[in-house]
Order: sequence, then C-alpha cells, then structure tokens
Amino acid sequence: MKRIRVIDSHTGGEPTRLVLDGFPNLGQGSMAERLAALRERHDPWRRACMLEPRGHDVLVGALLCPAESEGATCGVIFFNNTGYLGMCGHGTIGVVASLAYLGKIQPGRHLIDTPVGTVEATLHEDGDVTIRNVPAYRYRQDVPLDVPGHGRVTGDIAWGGNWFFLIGEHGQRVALDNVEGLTDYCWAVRQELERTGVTGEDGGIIDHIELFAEDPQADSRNFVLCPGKAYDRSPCGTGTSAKLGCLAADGKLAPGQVWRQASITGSEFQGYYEAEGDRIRPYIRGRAHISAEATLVIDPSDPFAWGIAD
Ligand code: PYC
Repeated sequence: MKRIRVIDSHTGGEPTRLVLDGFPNLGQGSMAERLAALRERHDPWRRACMLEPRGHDVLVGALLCPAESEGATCGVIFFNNTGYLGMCGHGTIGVVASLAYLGKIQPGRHLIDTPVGTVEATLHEDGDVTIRNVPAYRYRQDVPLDVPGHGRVTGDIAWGGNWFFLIGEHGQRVALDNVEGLTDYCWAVRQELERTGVTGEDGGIIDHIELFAEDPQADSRNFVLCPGKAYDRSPCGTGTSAKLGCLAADGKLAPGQVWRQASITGSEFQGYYEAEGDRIRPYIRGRAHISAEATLVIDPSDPFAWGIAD
C-alpha cells in the first residue's frame, strides 16, 4: 500500500488538496525542473490524487515541496485533473490556510516558490490571506474570434500566472443556474483559440476563459472555465490578477484602489495592484476553510488505483 497525506480546503468554494507527503522525491532543482520531473516521470501520482475515484474534476492539487529560494517557507506545484498550473491564487490561499491549521506557520508574511516565480502570502490575524502574485499584464486587446455556433467574440488576452481570454460582451447569463450554457460557450471559445493558433506570449496556451457580468454587491461577477472544463467556484486568483492587468491598461483602476471580484457562486476576492514597469503587481485577498485531513491509500490490487483515465 502507498499512502499520501493530504489536507483539503476550499477557498470561496473552490477546493484545494495539499499533498503533504507520499509523493516521489523530485530532487533539488528549480521549481520548474521539479514540475518537469513530476510531469515526465511521476504523473500517475497526480492522477491518483486528482482523478476519480479519489478526486474529481473541480479539485486543484498542491504538492508541498522544500523551498527553492533563500528565505522561502516552501515550494508548491499546482495541478488538476488534466495537468499542471503555473500558479493558482485560490490554491495558494488554501495552502497558507492549511499550513496555519497544521501549526506550521503563524500570521505574517511568507514566501512561496512556484514554477512561475516566487509569490508572497500574508496570513492575517483574522484568517484571511493576501497573496502578492507574480506580475500580470494584458498582452493583446480586443482580439476577434469567430466561434462556431456563437459568432464573433472579442476578448483580451492577459497573464495573471496563467493565460486568460477575458470577455466582457458575450450575451450569456452569468448565473449558477446557467453553468451548462456558460461551460459550452467557454469551451467553444477555448477550442477556437486552439484551432486558430491564438496564444499568449511565446506561444503560451490560453487555457482559462473568463466572462464578466455585473454584480449587485461587487464591482463585477465572473465565470472562469479552467483547463479541465470545470468552472472555478471562487473568483479565481490568477483570473482576478489578469483582470486587474486589463483594468490598469485601460486606466479604469488606479494603483491601490480595491476591486471586489465576485464569483458565480457568490464568493468574493478583493484585489488591488501596484504599478511595476509595464506590468502590474496584483494583490488578492481571500479566505480558505479546512474541509478534511486524510490519508489517501493506493492499493496495488485496485484496478483504479491510479485513477479512472479518459
Ligand atoms: O485561483 O488562480 C486560481 C485558479 C486557477 C485555477 C483554479 N483556480
């Protein structure tokens, strides 16, 4: 039997499974090299934790690693049902809440190494977490796309730790009872981006689609379709960072001004930014709650020990 110790949490409804131990040793390389080692040599471990029967499509995994950089608390590699994420905002908030729950960290500032850079997370006395994300920016504005079944769609391409296609004018009703329609729409956009070779900078795959609508309480409500075709139950930390990049580029939000981003489930992140050259430094504040402490067991005689693959 192999055993994997995990802490489950959710951030504004979006789950994170922090893997504490049980995975193979990925060596002492950079976080990007460790991610490559996990992907190329040990991917079944991701699948065992993320796919059914132990996991599900909405779950994001976070593998706790020794820190790479001087002074960092730890390193983290994020993944989901289909592969790997550069950064994950809700996941980082979940990791910090989980480490605090275990008594491994105290309120204050903590550096966390990820494959796309080091982020800073502040655990507040009230349990909220603010992440200082990697720099965000809008790469292209008003990109036209002819989406089969939906006609002309125009969106911005922005980086917030992952690549996003952000759409303001979509004609969709952004409400929980329309998740199926929203998913179909975003998936059609995603497929058309891929088919026509529209990418982020340096060919980065745009694997998150984000729609915006008005919200009675917050500045905006979003719907974010993640790479594995599940929607984000939280307002998406990297998606909110990408949005801040676009608002800054449009001159619609001043540095330090708070942006309240609601999700489709009604949860909320607060974001603001600092100017940083031609990019912005996003700050995202949210809250995670612990939902389980568990040991996953991999039984070699179980035909689905390493997950049910497509
Ligand atoms: O919060 O950045 C985020 C995120 C990415 C995918 C799911 N959540």
